[in-house]
Amino acid sequence: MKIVLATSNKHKVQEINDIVSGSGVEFILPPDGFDPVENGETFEENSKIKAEEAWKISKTWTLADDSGLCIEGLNSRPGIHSARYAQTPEKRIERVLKEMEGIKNRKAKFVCAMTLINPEGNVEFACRGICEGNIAYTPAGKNGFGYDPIFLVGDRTMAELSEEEKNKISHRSSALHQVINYLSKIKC
Ligand code: ITT
Repeated sequence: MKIVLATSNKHKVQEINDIVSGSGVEFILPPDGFDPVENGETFEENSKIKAEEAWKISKTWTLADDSGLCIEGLNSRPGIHSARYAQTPEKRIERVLKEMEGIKNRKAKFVCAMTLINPEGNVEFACRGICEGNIAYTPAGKNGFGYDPIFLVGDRTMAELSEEEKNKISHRSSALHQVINYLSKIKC
């Protein structure tokens, strides 16, 4: 079964297909013209906006992932603004580390909200996955993307984990397993 993944982040498509490999589900990029206005106030709202936008141009099963980093000591920032916190991934990390200066509570979590839309255009399933960790004092590691180099799980950053290791514990894989489980129950 092919499902349109409502994203323009190619890394996400690859990560998600790695997680579901062997399940019989394959995610593909949306057709040209996918340009959602992510103006929701929660991960859930933005994920629904993206899934509906992808459905409008594909009229088939679509899944959206809206994700981000919530840091306790920064009142949950960058949160839904994670992708736009600064112009480049390096600058976003720099900004977070600067804002964390002098803050002892380094607790943080990656959040991923997913919305699955059926070919009729209705929300079929929605869920959330979480991965808890801490913000490092300096970036480390070259794998993954986004904030992975400063997100510590145990004594390594997410960017120091192999893809396989990240996919076992990530917010995205937790949400995705709920989606795959749902699809296997309705056997479509
Ligand atoms: P789409 O909206 O097109 O899916 P995006 O990258 O903008 O692509 P999001 O709106 O979901 O995706 O924003 C998520 C941002 O949060 C993303 O750009 C990263 O900076 C960060 N993020 C999400 N998941 C992450 C992960 O697994 N590792 C590191 N950073 C992550």
